[in-house]
Amino acid sequence: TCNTSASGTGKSLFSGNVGINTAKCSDGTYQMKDLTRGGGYTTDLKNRTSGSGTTFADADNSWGSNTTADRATVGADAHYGVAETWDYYKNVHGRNGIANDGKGALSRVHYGRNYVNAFWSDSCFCMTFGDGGGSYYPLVNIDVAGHEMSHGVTSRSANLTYSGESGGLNESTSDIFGTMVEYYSNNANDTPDYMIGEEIYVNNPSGTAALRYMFKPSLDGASPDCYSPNVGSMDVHYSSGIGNHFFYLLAEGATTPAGFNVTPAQLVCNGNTSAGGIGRAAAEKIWYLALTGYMTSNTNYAGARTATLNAARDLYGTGSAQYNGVASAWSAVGVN
Ligand code: ASN
Ligand code: ZN
Ligand code: CA
Repeated sequence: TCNTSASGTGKSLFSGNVGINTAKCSDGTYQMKDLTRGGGYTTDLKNRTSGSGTTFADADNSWGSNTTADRATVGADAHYGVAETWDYYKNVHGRNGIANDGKGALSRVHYGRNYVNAFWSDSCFCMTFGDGGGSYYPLVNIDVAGHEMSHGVTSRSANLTYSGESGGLNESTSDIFGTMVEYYSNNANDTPDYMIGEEIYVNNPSGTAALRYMFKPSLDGASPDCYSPNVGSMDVHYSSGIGNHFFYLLAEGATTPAGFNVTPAQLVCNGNTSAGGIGRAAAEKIWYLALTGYMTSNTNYAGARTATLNAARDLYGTGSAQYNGVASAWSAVGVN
């Protein structure tokens, strides 16, 4: 049995050497199981694509070697990212785990071969992370871990249907909270930003390569910056651009991130460069309350505007700067 909480060291790929919570077993060895966060545990799928995998085990409670040569390295990244995400939900939103029931989830790493993706599954209540390959590192960095775990939170709250506009909102929710976890974790190895997955690029000298760009979604070559009715027929990872763009403007206003040559006017759809700008702390609370209190499985972008206005009203009052910021940020992405 492994039921004594222990503090180990994760020699991660992306986050340096980090503290991770593990379990000490009666034979003196350790397992990568977090007894301080509902027993969430991390396993090695050993390149298989099914099953629960083998829980990482170790003799000295020091995990990985900061390189992928050691299979436990990316296990440490995932275990750490999930712990940071757990703490983010607990400390910022008062949510106790994915289902708000205190129960940790399974995280599986080393899924398949050359798999350049990661995903949440409702059926196993688990996260799965691929190893990347070629130009991509393993997909276990902090915003990806936060993204996938947040799919679990969405599933256990608004349960936004994963297609059409509600699917875009589902994806947005994961990008929003993945990014807020990146800010929350405040790791010295990862300057936070509003890009998704920037760390998985082997070649990223300018730091501007990413899977998605919340401040200007079209930089990915496929996502829309501004709402139109056809966003509902796009892949949910593109229609998410509207919600991501709204959230960026809400939190930061029309400010250009370092390293990009985009004018404030190019960051909005309606010329209003003073839209939003209420700060991350208020923006994340508004989105969370909208998700858990107002959105339902078929909420669309018009419904998301109403849900976030309701949340801003509850939290800050009608006519508050935060309430007005929600209204102006939605209008600035074309959701009126
Ligand atoms: N990484 C993707 C996501 O979490 C996997 C998918 O397409 N569902 O959105
Ligand atoms: Zn997703
Ligand atoms: Ca990021």
